[in-house]
Amino acid sequence: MSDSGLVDVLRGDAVGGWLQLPGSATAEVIGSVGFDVVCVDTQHGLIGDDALLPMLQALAATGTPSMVRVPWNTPTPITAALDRGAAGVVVPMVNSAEEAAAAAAACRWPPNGTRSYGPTRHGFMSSPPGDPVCAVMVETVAAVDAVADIVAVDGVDAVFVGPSDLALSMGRPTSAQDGDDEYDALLATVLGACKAREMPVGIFCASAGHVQRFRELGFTYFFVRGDGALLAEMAAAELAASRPGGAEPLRRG
Ligand code: 3PY
Ligand code: MG
Repeated sequence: MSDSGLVDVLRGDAVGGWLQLPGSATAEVIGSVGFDVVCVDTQHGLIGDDALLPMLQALAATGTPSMVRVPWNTPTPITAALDRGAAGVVVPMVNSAEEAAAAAAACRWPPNGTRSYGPTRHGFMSSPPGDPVCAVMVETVAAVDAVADIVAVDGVDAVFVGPSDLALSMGRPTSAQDGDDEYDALLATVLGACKAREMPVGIFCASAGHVQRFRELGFTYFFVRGDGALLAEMAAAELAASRPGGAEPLRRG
C-alpha cells in the first residue's frame, strides 16, 4: 500500500480537476483554482507523451498533487507517468484481481513489484515523495463482480469508477449514471467492498450535480469534467450572454 498522503486526501471527500487538453498553461490554471488533486488524462485526453512532463511540472509548481490516467493497464505508460513525476496513476479497465495485481506491480519497485528504476527527474526518484498511489478503475460489470477480490490485492490503494463505461457494459445508455436502480445496485456493491477495507472510492463526475449525487451514495473522491468541457461551457455561456438581450452584470478580468 502507498504511504503517500494522497491516499488520505482521496479518502476525505476530495474534489479533483481533470485535464484532457495538452499544455502546461491549462495545467497551471486548473492546478491553481484549489482542487485537492488534478488528474492528467492520457487515455481519452488529447495528451501525448511530450506534453505530459511540462504539464506535471506546471502542476508541481502549483503545489497540487497530480495523478495520470494511463491509456491502458500495461507497465510502459505506468512507468512513464511515474518517472515523469506523477504522485499516482489511475489505471483503466481493471476487471479482475490478476489485472489489479499487474497494475500494482507496475507501480512498485522490487521487492514489492516489477517497476524499473530510472532516476531521470532529479529529486523525484532519489528520494520519492512517497510511494505512488495506484488507483484501479472499476468500470465493467465483470469488475464489479470481482471487486471484493480487486480491493484485497496488495498494492491497490484506491478504486475509481468510470460511470459511462460501467453503464455501457450493462448494455445501458450512459445516462444510467444519472440514477437508475440496477445501476445504483452495482455502485452499492463497489462502495460496500471499498468501505470494508476503508479504501478510497472515487468516481468521474460529468457535472457538479453528479458530484452531489455520488457523494450522497458514499463516494469519497470525485474528478469533475475536464478542461475542454469546462472551456466549451464557459465560452458558450459568454457568447449567449453577449448576444443582443443576453444580459450579465459588468465585471472585468
Ligand atoms: C468512464 O466514465 O468510463 C470514464 O472512464 C470516465 O473518465
Ligand atoms: Mg472509462
